[in-house]
Amino acid sequence: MNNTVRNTLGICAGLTLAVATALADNVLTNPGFESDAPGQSQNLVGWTWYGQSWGNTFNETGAEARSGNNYFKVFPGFTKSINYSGIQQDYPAAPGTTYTAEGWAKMISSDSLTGSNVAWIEVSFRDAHANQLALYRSSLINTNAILAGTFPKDTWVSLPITNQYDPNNYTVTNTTTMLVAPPGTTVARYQVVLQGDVAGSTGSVYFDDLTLNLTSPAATAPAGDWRLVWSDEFNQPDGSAPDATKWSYETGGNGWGNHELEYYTSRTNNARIEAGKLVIEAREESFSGKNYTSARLLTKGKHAWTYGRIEARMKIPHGQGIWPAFWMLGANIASTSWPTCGEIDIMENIGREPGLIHGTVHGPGYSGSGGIGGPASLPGGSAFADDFHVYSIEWETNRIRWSVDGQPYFTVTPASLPPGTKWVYNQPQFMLLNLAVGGAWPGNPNATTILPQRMVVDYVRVYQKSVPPLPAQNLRISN
Ligand SMILES: [Ca+2]
Ligand SMILES: [Ca+2]
Repeated sequence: MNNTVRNTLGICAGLTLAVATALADNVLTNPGFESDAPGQSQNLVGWTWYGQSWGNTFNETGAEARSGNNYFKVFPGFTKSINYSGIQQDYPAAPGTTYTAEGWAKMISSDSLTGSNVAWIEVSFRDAHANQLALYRSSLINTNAILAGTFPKDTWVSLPITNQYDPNNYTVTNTTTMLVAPPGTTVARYQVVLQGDVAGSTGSVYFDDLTLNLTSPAATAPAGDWRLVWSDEFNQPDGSAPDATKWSYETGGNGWGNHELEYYTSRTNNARIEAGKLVIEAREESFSGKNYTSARLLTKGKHAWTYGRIEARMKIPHGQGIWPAFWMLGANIASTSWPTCGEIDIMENIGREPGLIHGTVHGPGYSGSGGIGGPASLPGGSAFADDFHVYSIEWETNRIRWSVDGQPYFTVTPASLPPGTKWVYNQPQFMLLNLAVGGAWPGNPNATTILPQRMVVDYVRVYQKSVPPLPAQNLRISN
């Protein structure tokens, strides 16, 4: 981030990365029943039915479908005892993965639920023995919902799965759009349920367009002997401030050595949690003599690391004069000052270069315009701001290697440095995330710039080697 004019020294040719796989959206197989053969059938592709062997769960074909030609129909079992009928689908899930889920349901006037019959859709997270560890359900479809007007007949009704239940006593404990797989999870089960009453009451419900969206993968260790030592998944409630045990703020509008235009604040207007992600928002507003506000978060004084794989999954903002950065500074900055403390820029992008990101180091004798770095681009010149990408470094004793979406694109070693200058990356560094507006390198916003802009960070994770590397002075370095 400390740049007046951007580097050219030591730059490698821009590397075009292999196509990044975006996270799958809906992980369900046959979510709209369009893979099923036309007509009424109990054989549903991807789904396991449960209920009455004589058949009360069907794929149906017809104009009632919400999308395509097919939908799912269920009616109760008429057993004169509480009975359950429906379909389910299991999806492998690891602890820490997060999802959103919903579906659509419809009742027709001539066959709506009566008595104490009730239907819903749910997602449960289960362990290897199928024990329920967490449970989330949609609102309930029953005669009360019909009377209250929350479930009108003869129309498709959206059923987001947002009620979290205690899986032991089936009481609602929380309302959230984010479904989190708890420790011990091996599977996520998506289920359509119709609970029939003891009176043998009648009625049926149709379902279509069911979704289970994987919104964030779990922290699975990358290849090699990396182990997760620190992370922030940003899973706090919507609208809350970032975790104060991990992050503090640098506030003010001093230009930050780069003639930046924003005033950094610690308000949730500028940094907050939304849907399991940290949002850093740059706004156009008059504030303490500046025309823009934004935020700059850092782990200084709370957490610092020497070596490791440090990565963030984020969706960067865009536009002329917009400058997001994910970077590190030596924890000894107060005593040694910059650039002797060393700076590792894991990801920087400036708005006028939507298809380029930069990884850079700055140290004594090679800082500012002399920083040593390299760029990366996406296939076909795609803009990085169009999607989430994982930006990382693997920082070892005498090597730092930058990657995007697991594809290495730039490496520095002591041999990369200008003659006579020093490798200063053997000391703890803290992490920073900020979104600058304007400055000498990106230039200032203009009429094309759209504000607010958001830097959305799904997670930050730090991995280290199982066996800590030896201090540099104990290593014999060839050459
Ligand atoms: Ca359908
Ligand atoms: Ca997250």
